[in-house]
Amino acid sequence: MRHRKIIIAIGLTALVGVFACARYNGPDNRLVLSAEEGEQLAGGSNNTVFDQSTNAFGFSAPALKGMDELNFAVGNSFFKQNWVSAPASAESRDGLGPYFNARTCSGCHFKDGRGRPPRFDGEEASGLLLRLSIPGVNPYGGPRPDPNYGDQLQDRGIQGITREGNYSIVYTEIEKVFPDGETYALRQPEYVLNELNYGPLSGDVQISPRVGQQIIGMGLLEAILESDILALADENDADKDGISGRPNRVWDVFDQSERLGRFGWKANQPTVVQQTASAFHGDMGITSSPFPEQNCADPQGDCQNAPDGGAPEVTDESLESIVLYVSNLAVPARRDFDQPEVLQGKNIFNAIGCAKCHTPSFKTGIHDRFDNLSNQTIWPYTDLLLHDMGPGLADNRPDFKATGQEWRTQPLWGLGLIKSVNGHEFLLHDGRARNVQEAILWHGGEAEAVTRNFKNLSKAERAALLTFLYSL
Ligand code: HEC
Ligand code: HEC
Ligand SMILES: [Ca+2]
Ligand SMILES: [Ca+2]
Ligand SMILES: [Ca+2]
Repeated sequence: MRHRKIIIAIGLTALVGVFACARYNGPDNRLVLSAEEGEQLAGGSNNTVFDQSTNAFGFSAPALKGMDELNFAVGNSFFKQNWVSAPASAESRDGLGPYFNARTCSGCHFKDGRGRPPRFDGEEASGLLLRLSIPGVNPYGGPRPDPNYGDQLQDRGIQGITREGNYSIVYTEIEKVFPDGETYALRQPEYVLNELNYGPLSGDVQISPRVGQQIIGMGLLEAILESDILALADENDADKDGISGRPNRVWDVFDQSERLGRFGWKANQPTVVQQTASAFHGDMGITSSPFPEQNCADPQGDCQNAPDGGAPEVTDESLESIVLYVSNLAVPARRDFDQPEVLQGKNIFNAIGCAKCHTPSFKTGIHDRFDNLSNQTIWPYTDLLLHDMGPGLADNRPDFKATGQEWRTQPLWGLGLIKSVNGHEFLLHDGRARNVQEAILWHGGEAEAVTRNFKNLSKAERAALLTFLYSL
């Protein structure tokens, strides 16, 4: 493997102060920039694919072999095929609804990638959903459901069942200026619920809009040692850098115990299997052995009386194949990782403080089901911790230990390929950012000082940082 050291002069005089942690090379304002061993292998030696096409997120880990490789194909078909309402001749795929948001997993994770806000009111399955709750916690420390609508608004219903309701999004455009005079705009969304068919929402209902993420490398994130994640937490900001980072603790329905949360925008799910089973339940109305009840709120009689597709509707065997699939989707390799501008951008990423939350690399521990995920040096760019991102991004809806202003640091692997795969780059938890730069500019709260550093970069430095981010 090539290990290059490149020296590039960049005029950073104005920034020397904030570049405190850069490897600053002497008095002549030069930074030593080098590619690190294996950093292009984002998913480690076993689980990285070299593809940047529209299918880049859809490959199996190259090291997956034998029966597991065959089962990956089975899981793939369950992920992509439409579920249908019961009773149906396709017994292994019936039980959709009565209420649902999408008919397939891939309806929201199109090509295993990123969802987006709907383009027009009522656009089917774009990948955005609204979580609902009322103040307080349920018996497991999680969100308390709305009495009439439960914990999620399902905007579709099967034949003969009225959907719960619908929503529209109103964006307000905010014009801003960088210190160097360049202008930018951000759009602030507001959600208006309408056509509520099952009575009023609770007066103090809390609404959290979320899009589905690219689901590459999920098993690798699961294999990161809990102790390595907890070591990054700095709950009371002991080192006084303005950045804390807290673990979420969520309810594991399998173990019936509290566990570290890793998945979802608020690290609100502990494992791939629970994330998958709750997606079936909440997003598609499909029961499973961990979630055996139909997803109907108490007053929703039409939902309760609808025919089911078996008990449970997705068998343990099918669930397992989808979990295998999701766990083993490979991570695409970095592009241009050793190009000078990318290395310059990487240095800026580290120097201005992005890496304080977007932790570049981990070595996984032992994955107890899939050997190929164990002992891998991976580059996910997340600490999997919660950070207060300020009022601008707040949903004001707590989720287990996460407050209404906290979000999990989103992994940045695959970031530069979302556009090729999904044809858009709507980013952040609700897709409000229209590109990478807007996503950065929304960072507030703990990231406030880092965002200020970003704004104070020269135009060329900002461009280098973006070039680095698009190489992920
Ligand atoms: C209606 C849209 C929708 C459907 C259908 C859907 N998802 Fe998701 N998915 C989401 C959203 C939104 C999130 C983020 C959830 C959160 O923050 O609570 C998510 C998160 C995930 C994650 C975690 C990603 C991460 O980075 O932490 C996985 C894994 C996942 N979904 C798998 C699935 C599987 C498997 C299915 C089918 C059984 C499925 N999803 C169906 C919208 C959807
Ligand atoms: C205090 C922790 C923190 C710091 C510092 C931070 N981020 Fe983030 N980043 C987050 C969190 C949390 C999210 C998810 C926020 C949301 O979706 O509302 C995020 C989201 C993003 C996203 C959108 C990802 C996606 O897939 O939607 C990008 C891009 C990003 N960060 C880049 C950066 C860059 C570049 C920097 C440095 C200028 C930076 N971040 C600094 C915590 C941080
Ligand atoms: Ca059902
Ligand atoms: Ca509901
Ligand atoms: Ca700190």
